[in-house]
Amino acid sequence: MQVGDRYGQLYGGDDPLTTRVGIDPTVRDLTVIPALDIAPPHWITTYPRTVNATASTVELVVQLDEPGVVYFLIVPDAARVPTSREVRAGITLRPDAVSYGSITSLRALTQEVAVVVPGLSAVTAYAVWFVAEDKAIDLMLSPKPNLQPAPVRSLVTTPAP
Ligand SMILES: [Ca+2]
Repeated sequence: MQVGDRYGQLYGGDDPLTTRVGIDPTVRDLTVIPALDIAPPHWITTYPRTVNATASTVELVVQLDEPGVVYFLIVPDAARVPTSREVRAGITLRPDAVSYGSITSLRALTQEVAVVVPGLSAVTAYAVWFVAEDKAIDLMLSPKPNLQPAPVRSLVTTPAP
């Protein structure tokens, strides 16, 4: 074999034993471009839910299809529909919030998580708004979470004490 002659064909050709296609040995820089996560999380079917309302509490149950965090905002039933940003910001942007906060878990909500929220009044109709955000990062590995474009609502009316 002459120097430089048919090198690619001899050493980089198809592997007859495995039928795998060989890598051209002249390829020196194989840059893998990671796919950026630009999609917000989705709710697992039947989530989010509000259950077990008492005269002063309600239980929020959530689960996501990818690791993330859930923000909630509880306002009177008749209150203006919030944006996702308002739900995440809580009382800063929605002074009419009865309660608000975030829900996380060890497995980042990829398994069902339930939290009890106190501070409600008896015999009152509330709108519980949920919005989810993932834990995506950018190419510099800095957090660049994707927030759902719109929150979802669950209505709950507290019973008498
Ligand atoms: Ca995502």
